[in-house]
Amino acid sequence: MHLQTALRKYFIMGSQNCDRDPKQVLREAIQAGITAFQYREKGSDALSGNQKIQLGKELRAICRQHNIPFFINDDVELTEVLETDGIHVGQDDKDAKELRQQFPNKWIGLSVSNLEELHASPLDYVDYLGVGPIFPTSTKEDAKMAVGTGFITEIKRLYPNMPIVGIGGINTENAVAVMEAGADGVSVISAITKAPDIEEAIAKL
Ligand code: TZP
Ligand code: MG
Repeated sequence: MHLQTALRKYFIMGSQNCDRDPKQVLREAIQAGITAFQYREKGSDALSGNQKIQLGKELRAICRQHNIPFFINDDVELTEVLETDGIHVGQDDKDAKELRQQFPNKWIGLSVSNLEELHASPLDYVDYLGVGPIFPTSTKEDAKMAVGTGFITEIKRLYPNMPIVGIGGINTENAVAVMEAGADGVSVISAITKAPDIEEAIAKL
């Protein structure tokens, strides 16, 4: 699958985001039309060790079955164990240049929250940027300041060929503004995991 196509409706989730079986949430999200998935087991309630690996294997298998690109958040070991399509890292995680040497054929995504980070980032070694938080969010415990959709437009002006996905506080109401600002897609957690109707939510994103 082409990366820009994969980014359009990019679902991020870990067990800590689900009130029910994460496998079932992922299956429903795939049925409803997500275009990529990122396994992000993070925060105080997150699984670790063998439990994280086990759930990762199960979610990876579901994505493989349905040809949905599978990314892992910030975990080099699981990138290999799960044979992921890509890895997403933050500014404080493993350096993208080193990741590129280790994984020449995987998609590498990098989070960018402001211009300072953008200019300090090894953009030559990444395949896409996760830009945000666009809007305020309570899903990420240590989220930085919301930047608004204008930051997407600014990055596209500076780097027209860099694929961008917006993240943070994106929902069925405001997703259109993120796309209109120039993003290739929206990445969401709670807009799907907390949706009363997953099918309706994903249709509107
Ligand atoms: N990175 C920046 S904001 C965020 C992450 C992982 C959380 C996004 O969650 P939600 O529920 O879509 O706001
Ligand atoms: Mg990180």
